[in-house]
Amino acid sequence: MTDVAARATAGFRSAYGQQPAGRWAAPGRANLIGEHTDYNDGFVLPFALSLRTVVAASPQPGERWTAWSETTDQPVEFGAAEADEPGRVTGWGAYVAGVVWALREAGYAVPGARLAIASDVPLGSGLSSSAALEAAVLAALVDLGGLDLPAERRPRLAQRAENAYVGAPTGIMDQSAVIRCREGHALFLDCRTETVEHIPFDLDAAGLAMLVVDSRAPHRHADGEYASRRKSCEAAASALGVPALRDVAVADLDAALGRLPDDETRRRVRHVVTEDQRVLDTVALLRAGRVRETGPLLTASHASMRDDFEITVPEIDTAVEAALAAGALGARMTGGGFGGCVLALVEAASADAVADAVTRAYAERGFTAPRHVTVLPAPGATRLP
Ligand code: GAF
Repeated sequence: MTDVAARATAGFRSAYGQQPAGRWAAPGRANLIGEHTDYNDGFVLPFALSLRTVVAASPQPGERWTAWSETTDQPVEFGAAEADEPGRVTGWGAYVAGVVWALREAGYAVPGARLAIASDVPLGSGLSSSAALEAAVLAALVDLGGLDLPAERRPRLAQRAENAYVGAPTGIMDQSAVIRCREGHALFLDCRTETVEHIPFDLDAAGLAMLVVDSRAPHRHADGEYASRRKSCEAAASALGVPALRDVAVADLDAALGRLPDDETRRRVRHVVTEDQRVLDTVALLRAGRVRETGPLLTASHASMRDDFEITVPEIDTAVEAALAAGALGARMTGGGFGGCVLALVEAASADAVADAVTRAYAERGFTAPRHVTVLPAPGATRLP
């Protein structure tokens, strides 16, 4: 397939009969560790992928926005009235309108624009295709309008687009990752303060590879289950009298669990509190250059998501088990759950063997064949030359 930037440019020319004024790219992301901790004010450690969404764009007069996407080939058009009322634009166009809405709500004079979107980030695979779209559109509108919006303030704005306009109650991780990540690094983000540290994550130097297995499991009730996990975490924090579960120290976990009313809530809390600690432990190992030793933390994170947070599905668990049995140093689901992708940390020389083992395990269980790719930490959103 042609390069994604070339496809966005070609799409722009055929949709609007002119050259775009510029092109902006934002990547998908994988989360190394720290799942469902972001909306609990905790810690996450994502990295950006080289799979990207590219928006080719030009200004257009008035408060009109037109967006074409290679996925549907159906332009979406809206004006200020639709942008100012969350929910008026639906489908993929809601992510574009949501960004316009969030910028206008924050007081920015958003320029009218024509946009053409192409993407290599698979949709619905848990690699943040929605945050990539939001971040690329945001970068385009900020530059076209000469708006003063520094990178560190962009994730919150893109998250507002998703929460309030699209209506998905997600945390701050994905937008932060796709905007703030650096090549060769994972992004250690404190989701309460939004402070970041770029942690060197040099797989090549360690002789390692990161295999991403797309389980291709259909997302089952993902939206409702995500919202219900978030609600039970918030209810637990309020039962414990803390602002968020981030405020429960791992040393106080047993005492906290003893004050909770039911087993399900206790397991949800145990996941979040131990997961925050696993992020801190992973960061400590990476800072010390001990990349290989992070494997068991990844696997422990998976067990916690499977048994305590209950957000995995059989295809995902099968991929993790088969990868570990074939020699992966660690493996876990990445992203919100109920399908999506698995990360397997492997010796570079055994990446193919691990991928083959997962494919065989899927065939034995009659699952749709998985897809896989090895990835390296890539840069966040940027304007293309
Ligand atoms: C999804 C959400 F968008 C993130 O905010 C985060 O909660 C993640 O699921 C789970 O860690 O990607």
